[in-house]
Amino acid sequence: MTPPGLNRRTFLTTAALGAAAVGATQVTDSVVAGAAAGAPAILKPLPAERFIDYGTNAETRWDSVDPRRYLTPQADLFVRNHTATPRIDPETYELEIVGDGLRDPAGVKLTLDDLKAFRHVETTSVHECTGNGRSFFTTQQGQEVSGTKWTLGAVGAVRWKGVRLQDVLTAVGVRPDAVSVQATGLDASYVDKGVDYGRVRRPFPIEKAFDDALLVWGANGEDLLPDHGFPLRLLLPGWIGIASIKWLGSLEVSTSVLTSPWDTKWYNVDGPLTVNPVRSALELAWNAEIPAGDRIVLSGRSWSGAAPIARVEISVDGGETWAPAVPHAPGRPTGGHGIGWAQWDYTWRDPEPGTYEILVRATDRAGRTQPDVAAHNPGGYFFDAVVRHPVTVV
Ligand SMILES: Nc1nc2c(c(=O)[nH]1)N[C@H]1C(S)=C(S)[C@@H](COP(=O)(O)O)O[C@H]1N2
Ligand SMILES: [Mo]
Repeated sequence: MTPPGLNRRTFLTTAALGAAAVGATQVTDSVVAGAAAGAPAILKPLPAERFIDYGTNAETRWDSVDPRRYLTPQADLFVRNHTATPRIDPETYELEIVGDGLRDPAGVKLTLDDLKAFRHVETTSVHECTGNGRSFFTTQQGQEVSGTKWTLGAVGAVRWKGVRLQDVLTAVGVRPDAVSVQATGLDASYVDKGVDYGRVRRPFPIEKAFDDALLVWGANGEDLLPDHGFPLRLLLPGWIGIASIKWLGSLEVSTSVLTSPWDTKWYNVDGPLTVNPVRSALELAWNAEIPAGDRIVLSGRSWSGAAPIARVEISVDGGETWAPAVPHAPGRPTGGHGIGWAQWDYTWRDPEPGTYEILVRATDRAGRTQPDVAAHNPGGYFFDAVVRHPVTVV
């Protein structure tokens, strides 16, 4: 049988080449430039009015988000790099699929053209770092945490384009007793405090691979930018950011449960973290000054990794009283298996000049509501509590 999406000759050639070459070839062949000393870790411009720049990471400023625009342009999307954005030549790029969970464990190497021969799919998902909101553990809950002090801007909504991982794995041939897939990036090895942890990689259960996992080359109708994984990244919709490995170099399919420091040492709280929690943000600067008026429209977004948003409530008096926010597009189709975010606004009538704390609390259709206090963990993951956003009406 010709595997769907792969023309028979390409597939056989690839498989044969793969068998001969897997052991001998370095996965770095297509990396034309790694992190040259002194080179910036992030290649796209990070204008100060749109980003908070942390060096290897950068978050989107919520007050720069256009309330009329649903998707986050790649130019405005947060970046989280463990090392630095590599430059990869799409002409020589190959994705290596190997492991004892394949029918032929020698595996295959697939070019971008091989991958683009599968049926194309698109999905919208909210893409978010596990540590989004981390700084509020300290500023709002008085707790110590390690890691980038994100406010709420390590998140965006993206319409991805690619192919289903299940289609590719089915064509390659997976054993029925395969349980685990490990995705590894082509960026440089991650070295922290003198310890070399190897390439950024994270395993996931085979069930996710055969559910909604995608291999994507497109975002919002364009090729991925280098910073976001060009030429190909994995996408595990709804799961924490680290699950979606950028610059995807290899997938190892295994009959035993694989691990990596990225699911044991980090991104783990009593087990590997997977599905993102519920969070909300106002499209406002921190300590925003709002001109007084009889109708002030506050806008923002809420999202969840598990399900669409069911309800959003707002308090403009520090949590004493709550009122429903008005969704922009109730029932908006979210496309494929993806879940986008909910945009909403709230009309604040005639506030007196003074300082206020605005609180937003969302509930998703899985029944999860943002709590008053987020569960503390040393890594500062999953800050999902209601954020107390200060503003001054002038
Ligand atoms: N290869 C590789 N993939 C990676 C990372 C990385 O450093 N290297 N960072 C991960 C983390 S922690 C996050 S939050 C997302 C960020 O994706 P973005 O930079 O495209 O927004 O990519 C994930 N995939
Ligand atoms: Mo992340």
